[in-house]
Amino acid sequence: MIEIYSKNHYLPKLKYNYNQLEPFVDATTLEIHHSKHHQAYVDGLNNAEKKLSECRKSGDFSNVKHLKREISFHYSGHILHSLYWKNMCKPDVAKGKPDGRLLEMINNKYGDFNEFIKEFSNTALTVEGSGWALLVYLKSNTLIGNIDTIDILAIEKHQDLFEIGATPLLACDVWEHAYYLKYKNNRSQYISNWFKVVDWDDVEERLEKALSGESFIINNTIPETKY
Ligand code: MN3
Repeated sequence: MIEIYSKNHYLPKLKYNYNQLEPFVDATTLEIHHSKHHQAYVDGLNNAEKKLSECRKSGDFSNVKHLKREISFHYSGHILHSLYWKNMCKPDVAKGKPDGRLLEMINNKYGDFNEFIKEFSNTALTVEGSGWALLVYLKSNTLIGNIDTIDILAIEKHQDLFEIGATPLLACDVWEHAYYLKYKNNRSQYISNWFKVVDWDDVEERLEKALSGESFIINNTIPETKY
């Protein structure tokens, strides 16, 4: 029995209005980024999945290489943007730095929070072309021994250079569409201002869920309302 394809992916709602991350992320950039760019990844994913479903029905897989690439790109773009929106909050409620387990793990690995910010910022600044800086949790994995740590990845596009098994916690979008209208080519200024709207409570919560083994990213990005 071949399942009937339906559109499974929708643009998530934001927890703030487009103008509420001002002045650090401007309203025009945020609106276009969410309603146009993220929507395009959602549409691209639905479209590629629909075509793959047609391949299963017809038995013709001549286009499968292209479709698998499309799905990897758009799926990763959808997940990372959904995380990016959740990782931000209004600047008047942003607490500026994490506490608890997250801060402990940062201190253990990087020395202190400032050193962590330095490595994350330099990673984001030097992502080649379009991509992301991504803080991840790497859990114990009996395949290669015990691992229980955080790491900062430099993702190209939405999916290249990801480490298999990592759970994303904090994502900084450094595609030009994330900052160019306001910051022009000054990616460095965008990154330092972006930290002023990071929702560290959200990042801490993601780490706690990851530590307890929950696939928090996916569960937390399914929107309540379709629109
Ligand atoms: Mn983007």
